[in-house]
Amino acid sequence: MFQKILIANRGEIALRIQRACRELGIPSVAVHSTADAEAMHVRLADESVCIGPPPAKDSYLNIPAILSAALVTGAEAIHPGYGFLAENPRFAEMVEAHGLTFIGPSPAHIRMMGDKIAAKEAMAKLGVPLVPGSNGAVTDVAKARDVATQIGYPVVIKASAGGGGRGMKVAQDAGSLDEAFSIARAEARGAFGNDAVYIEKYLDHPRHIELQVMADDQGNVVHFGERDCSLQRRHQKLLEEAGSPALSAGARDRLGATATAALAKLGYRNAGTLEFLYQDGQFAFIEMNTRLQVEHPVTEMVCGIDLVREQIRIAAGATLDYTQRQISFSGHAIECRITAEDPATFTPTPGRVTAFHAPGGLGVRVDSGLYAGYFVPPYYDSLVAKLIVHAPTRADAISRLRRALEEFAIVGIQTTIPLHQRIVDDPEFQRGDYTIHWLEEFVAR
Ligand code: MV4
Repeated sequence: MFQKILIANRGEIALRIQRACRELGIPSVAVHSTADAEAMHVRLADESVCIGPPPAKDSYLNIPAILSAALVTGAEAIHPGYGFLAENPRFAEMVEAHGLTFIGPSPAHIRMMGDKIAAKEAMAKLGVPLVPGSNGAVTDVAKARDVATQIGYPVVIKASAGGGGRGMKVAQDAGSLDEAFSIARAEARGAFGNDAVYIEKYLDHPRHIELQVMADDQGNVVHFGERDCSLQRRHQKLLEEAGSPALSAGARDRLGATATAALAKLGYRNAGTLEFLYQDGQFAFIEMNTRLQVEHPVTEMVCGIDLVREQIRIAAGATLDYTQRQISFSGHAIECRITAEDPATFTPTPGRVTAFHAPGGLGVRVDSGLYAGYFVPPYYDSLVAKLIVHAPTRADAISRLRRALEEFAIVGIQTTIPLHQRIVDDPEFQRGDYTIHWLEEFVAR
């Protein structure tokens, strides 16, 4: 096992990883920008290194500074968390080139999944269902028209280097295709320096369901079930659930079997998430994320398994601690992403937290670096706390969530807690009756 791990991240996820290290008996190194000197992940660290000024490009994205911090402190492995350098294949390569272990997939797999066309091609070959669309890149408008006519309108044009909703254009009919195609290519070139685009049938009322997987170096691959992440606004998730209100246990098992078989053939390693659109009883793979995700706690709660601990063990060469048969799903979990934002306009609200009280009690988990007196800096993502509840049924989880939101006190800055309270009280949400469009409509009404 590793003697020491560097955590290349900040905020609640840095704390989350620190906790897993501590339970494994592994000292960890925190890194921080000058803006984060007073952050909880630094205060609770075994050891910490300042890696640069506030802008992320000079600190949390500063590869030489992070590698130096690891070498100077004698860390043997780096956990990237999510965001920042987590899906940068060159960073993973550089970590390895310096004799350190990257706690995550191989650089080759990170690169493959970052190229959405390559990812889809690989999954299709391995029998994972896709949305009907172009097989590979579409390089001219004549081909685009052919593909669209073949699959039928509406269609969506996506950037191969995009993902997470960046670089997507919908064409409702043949009349709008040419323009959508050229805009999509130009935007892709501008945003990613790569104008490769592909075309898919546009699904107009899907749910976003993702599957958590984990693989070790011995060829074992398991899944930890699905999360329903349909409640998003402008591609920012607000609330996630495990399991999906729309999925039966049988459908989960079938999806899991297909996905784990595919990843075993691919030789994938460590944690990953397959993203699907689910509409009219059909799954269609769209992207794969090669990192630990923000919403991993809902999976941990229903499985009773520490996913970060498994990531670290696997990276050290250990065999997965669980076979698929040992993974069972108990009850229902819901996570609210609480951000430092105006709950009506979503304008970020950095500032001083003057009082802080986190909810507690049975089935309540709060992952947060907040404390009374902490100043939320303006430089980074506005996520300040994740409230996760777990209960035997979805209805019980909703009651518990309502109670916990009521109990939560964050004073001094505005947060999205009032918005979460409105969602939890909504009858459609309570019925689990929502698609990816539900939240945009809800916040507008
Ligand atoms: C789609 C789609 C409909 N049809 N693809 C947006 C994020 C990126 N991961 C994929 N996205 C979508 N791809 C086809 N063929 C609709 C979306 C989409 C979406 C997906 C998941 C969650 C929220 C979303 C909000 C708008 C659009």
